[in-house]
Amino acid sequence: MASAPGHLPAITRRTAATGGLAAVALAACGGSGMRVLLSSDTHPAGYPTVEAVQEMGRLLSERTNGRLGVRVYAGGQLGAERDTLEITTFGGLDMNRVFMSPLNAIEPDTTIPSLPFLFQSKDHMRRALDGAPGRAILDTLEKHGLIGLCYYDSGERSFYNTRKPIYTPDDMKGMKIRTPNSDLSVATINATGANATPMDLGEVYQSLVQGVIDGAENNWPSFESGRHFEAAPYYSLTRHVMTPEVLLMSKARWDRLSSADRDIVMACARDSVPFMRKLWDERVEGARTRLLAAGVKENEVIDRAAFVRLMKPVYDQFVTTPFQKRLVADIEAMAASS
Ligand code: GTR
Repeated sequence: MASAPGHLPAITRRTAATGGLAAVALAACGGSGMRVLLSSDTHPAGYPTVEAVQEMGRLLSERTNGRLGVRVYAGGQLGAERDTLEITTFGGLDMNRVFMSPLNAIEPDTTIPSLPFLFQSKDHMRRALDGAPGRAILDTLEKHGLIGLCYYDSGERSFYNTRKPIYTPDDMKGMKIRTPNSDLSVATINATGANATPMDLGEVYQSLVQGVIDGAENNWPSFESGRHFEAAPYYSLTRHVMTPEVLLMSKARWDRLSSADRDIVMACARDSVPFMRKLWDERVEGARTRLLAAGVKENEVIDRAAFVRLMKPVYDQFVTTPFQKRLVADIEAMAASS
């Protein structure tokens, strides 16, 4: 895999095995004797996910009297999410903050929080992920060599494109829309009538500029930080999905921690969540305000229910096992107090 100019070379299983990780690993043994856990993030420094993992590391070093800490490699320096995930599963990286979608290929049960129109509100999403359904989904990752530490917010995703406002599913017809690399995301976008084009986030800006795709879908902060709005100024509020972010630890690393340290790591991750959510809410508001001022054209869709109706086959395809059906039912039942 090619690395972007000015970035560290992406780590592959091969380079990791042949010592390509040596420089990074060296950096992991801080001179002070602190054991530094290395973590990857596709987002740039200052993005709420990056800040949250740094906060988690601050708490960790405070609560272990400096024995353990975290260093975040931000901005996709270590590679795209699906590549760094593979490295994390075999222990080449200690921690990783990824979007939930790239996990779908590893564990089908992780598709559940990405089902379209599942969460009725931000509070509903937070309640379900903080509660038993969220924990049950994270626990499915252990058999794949990953420990799910916590979820972070990624907000509502809506469509943006280079051509026109989207009001109804008819407007989606013929549009080439980038999706994250996940069969569920592809099926969701295709069900709207558009043509899904899966690709890594880092390729979206160029693809919009060159007309390889007509649009994509994401939250306001990613729409801003990837500068996608420069090429695709029409942002249409479908709010079709609230896929979360997740913070993972390699099980290989986790197994080498004492049980007391595991409890501390888990508690620090949990305690970084309210910190992240506060930054996130501010960032969503800030990004939206800045982008509207920069000329982005936002619109409400006319018939959101029409989009919802089109998703029935997506549920039929992806919610198949008794476990998945129970998760969906439990999550839907938690919408009541939204
Ligand atoms: C963002 C998310 C990223 C990334 C991305 C995507 O909102 O924070 O981790 O995976 O979406 O669309 O690929």
